[in-house]
Amino acid sequence: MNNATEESTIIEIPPILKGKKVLISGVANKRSIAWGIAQAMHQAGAEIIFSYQNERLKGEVEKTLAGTIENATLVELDVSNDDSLDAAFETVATEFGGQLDVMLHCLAFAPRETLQGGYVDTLRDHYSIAQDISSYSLAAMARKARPLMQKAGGGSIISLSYLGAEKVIKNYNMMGIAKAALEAGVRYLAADLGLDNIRVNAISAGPVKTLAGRGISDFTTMLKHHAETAPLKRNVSLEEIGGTATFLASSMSNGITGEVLHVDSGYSIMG
Ligand code: 0WE
Repeated sequence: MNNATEESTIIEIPPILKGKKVLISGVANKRSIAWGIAQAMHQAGAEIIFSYQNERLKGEVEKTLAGTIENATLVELDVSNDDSLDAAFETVATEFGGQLDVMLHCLAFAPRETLQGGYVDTLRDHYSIAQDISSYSLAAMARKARPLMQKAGGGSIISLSYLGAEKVIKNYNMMGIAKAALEAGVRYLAADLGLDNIRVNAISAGPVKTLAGRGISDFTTMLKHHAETAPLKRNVSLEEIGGTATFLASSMSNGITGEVLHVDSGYSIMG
C-alpha cells in the first residue's frame, strides 16, 4: 500500500484475452483507470489500439505506454466530432483486419463549474456538453464498433461509471446526471446489440486519484472516508479495476450484459 488512501495490489492475470483485438479510450497518463485496464488486458494477451483526444494529448499517451506496451497503434478520437469518429474507426478496422472484440469507453467531461455548488444552477450549455461527452459518446462509439464486432462474431463493450449516478455525492452534481444516463445507456445498448452477441457493461469504480479527480475539492478527504467506510477498509487499485474489466472482456463473463458492476471495496452496500 502506498499510503492510507491509495492502493497497489499484484494480481496474476492468465492469458484469457489471447488474440483479442481491443480499443481503449481514455488513457491520459499512468494514473488513468484506462491505463490500469490496458496493463491488465496486455498481460492477458490482448492486442490493443489506444485512442487519444487530440495531438496535444498524444505525447502523454506515448510516454505512458513507453517501456510497457511498445509499438501499439495510436488513433486520434474526439468523441464530440462525428468525422473524428468515422476516421478513428476506419483506422481501427484497417489495423485489426475489419474486426474488433473489445471496446473500452473511459471518458467523461463536465465543465468545472458544474462540479461545485448546486446542480440546480447548471446551465443548459454545460448540461449539453456533459451529456454529449460523457453519455452520448458511448452510443456513438458502440454504433461504430458494431459492424467490426459483428465480423468478429460478437464483442464486449465496457464503460466506467461512478456511484454518483445512483446516490447524491457532494459536488459530483452534473456528472451524476450524466452517469445515470450512461448507466441507462448501457442497458439500452445491451438490449440493442445482444442479437449480435455484443455485450455492454459498466464498472462503477470507487474513487481513484486520477487526473479526472485532480483539483476536485477535498478529494483526499473523500478517499480517506471511502477507505474507512468500505467493508474492505481500503480503496480500490487500478489493478483490481483492470482485473474486473479483463473479466468482462473475456468469455468468462459471456452470460453478463447490461450490468453495472461495483468495484469499490464494497462501499456502495453500506447504509
Ligand atoms: O467521473 C469522475 C470525474 C469526471 C470529470 C472530472 C472533471 C475534472 C475537470 C468530469 N469532468 C471534469 N471536468 C473538469 O473540468 N469521477 C468519478 C471522479 C470524481 O469527480 C468528482 C468526484 C469523483 C469521485 C467530482 C466531485 C465529487 C466527487
